[in-house]
Amino acid sequence: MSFITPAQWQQYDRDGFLFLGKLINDDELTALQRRIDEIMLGKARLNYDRMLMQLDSESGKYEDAGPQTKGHKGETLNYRKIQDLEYDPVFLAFMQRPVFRDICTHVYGAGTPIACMRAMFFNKPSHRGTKLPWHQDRWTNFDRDPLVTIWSALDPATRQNGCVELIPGSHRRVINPSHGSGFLTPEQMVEHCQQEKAVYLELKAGEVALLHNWTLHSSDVNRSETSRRAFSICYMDANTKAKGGEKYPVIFGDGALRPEELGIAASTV
Ligand SMILES: O=C(O)CCC(=O)C(=O)O
Repeated sequence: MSFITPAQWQQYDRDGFLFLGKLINDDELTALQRRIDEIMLGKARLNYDRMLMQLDSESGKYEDAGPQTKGHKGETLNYRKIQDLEYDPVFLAFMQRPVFRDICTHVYGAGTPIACMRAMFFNKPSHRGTKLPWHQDRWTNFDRDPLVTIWSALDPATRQNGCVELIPGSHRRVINPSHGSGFLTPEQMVEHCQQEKAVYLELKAGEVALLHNWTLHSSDVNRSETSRRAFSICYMDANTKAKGGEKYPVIFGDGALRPEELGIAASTV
């Protein structure tokens, strides 16, 4: 069975992103929201030394956000980014849904084992948040490019609270191949990221979008009362070789991580 229709794939090929609708029901949403808040507050039973945790900036400027290093950095909901969530059983169970396997099969080919390049919480707390400059999700340290990102809204994502902005059709080529993580020069931003071309990825809580990794995207600070919590997963071909020899956990295929192995019984998510 296929979850995405041929017409939807055509739209995705044209635009570089696709709205998948409300894939997370209200109970599942509550479980994910609770879990991420527990993690931020240091109350989750998991190995925090394995998790990259970055505090939000005080100024809203990208360069002022906290260091991106492993470990808990205090009991606060003001985290900007938490990575390595594939090692959390609640988030892993969500990541392993058949709809995401189906998408990976379409993009990477049947039988290709799939690894997690990163599974991260992205947060813009109320009246805070950090402006994220325009970039493509592409890195120079791999022998092939990760291509699939699934972005899920854990709160409503709106223009006011700093939803993701996208440039439709920008996924066809890499714009700054020499940058280690896909960021553009100021001149390239002027050329490729005119605000009038941008689409705002406004989503209700529980709605999910598929993004091609090369689709240019950015996001603003949060100018509202509502926090903007989100979960972003990048799936890659598990045969990908990283220049530094880093290993990435398998999500679909032989040897895949299992929520039950991570210490806590699989959740209902
Ligand atoms: O959630 C955001 O504001 C940015 C997300 C992003 O850059 C990503 O998911 O790759």
